[in-house]
Amino acid sequence: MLIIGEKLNSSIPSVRQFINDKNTAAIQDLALRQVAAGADYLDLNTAQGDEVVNMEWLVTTVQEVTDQPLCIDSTSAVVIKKGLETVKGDKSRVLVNSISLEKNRLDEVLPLVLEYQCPVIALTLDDNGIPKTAEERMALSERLVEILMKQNYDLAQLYIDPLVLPQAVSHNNATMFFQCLKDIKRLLKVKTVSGLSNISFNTPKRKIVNRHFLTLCMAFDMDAAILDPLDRKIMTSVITNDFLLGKDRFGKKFLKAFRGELLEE
Ligand code: THG
Repeated sequence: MLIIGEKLNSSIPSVRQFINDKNTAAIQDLALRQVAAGADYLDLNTAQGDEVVNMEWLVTTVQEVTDQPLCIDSTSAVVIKKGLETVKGDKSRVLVNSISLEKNRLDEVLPLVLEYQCPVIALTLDDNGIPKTAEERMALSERLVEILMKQNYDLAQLYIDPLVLPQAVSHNNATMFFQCLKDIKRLLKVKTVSGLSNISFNTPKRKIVNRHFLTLCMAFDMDAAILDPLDRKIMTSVITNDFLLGKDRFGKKFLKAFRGELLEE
């Protein structure tokens, strides 16, 4: 499974402080540690604070120490544009997080994705909000695929995020999400992605809930997750699940993690 490292996010109080203080060493340390822990992409989110200025600083600061691909995480087209312009090297490697069926994002963010032909995360969300049923989310997913297909976008680069809602709010939220993962694969044949933390909102022992949710998502063939790669227990789950799901031939990665003493019981 593709791992998108979530630590460089201004919603985490300590990270917000690092960004506000322009603490280069602390940010670069977080970037390098996530890469070392197995992050395929580094998610960058500066929503708390001066978002455009901070995104430019964050991209520059991270790219001083690593060439790992970045995931620009913002609802604002201006911020995503700034992120893309600031990235040095191949901009078509940037994962844009995200577009949706909201009019302003279709009008303003989608053109950037098409201009640079980047991989993109698309949320099942429109100007009426997040639909309540799996069927309605599938309808939005279909519309997203149609729009991208019309623009000759390479659908192999599309990751649909069906947007998980807290299990504490409705006991059907997780199963409805799994239904979306299954149907998106079966009917649309495009990739899927999720953040983990929403599922455990308002439950105790959130990390346990997140970790088991991740395992279930992987059983439904989810392709990518936005998570904390510095959490050794969750990385143990990812590595072990990939092994069990036949995505780690000869258990090469599992054994490498074992030898590196990265697997935590
Ligand atoms: N989908 C998409 N993008 C997203 C999300 C999503 N971007 C933002 C968010 N959800 C994913 N990113 C984070 C970043 C940090 C935390 C949660 C989600 C967070 N981290 C704590 C920390 O690192 O200190 C705790 C980590 C832990 O519990 O292990 O809270 O859903 N497309």
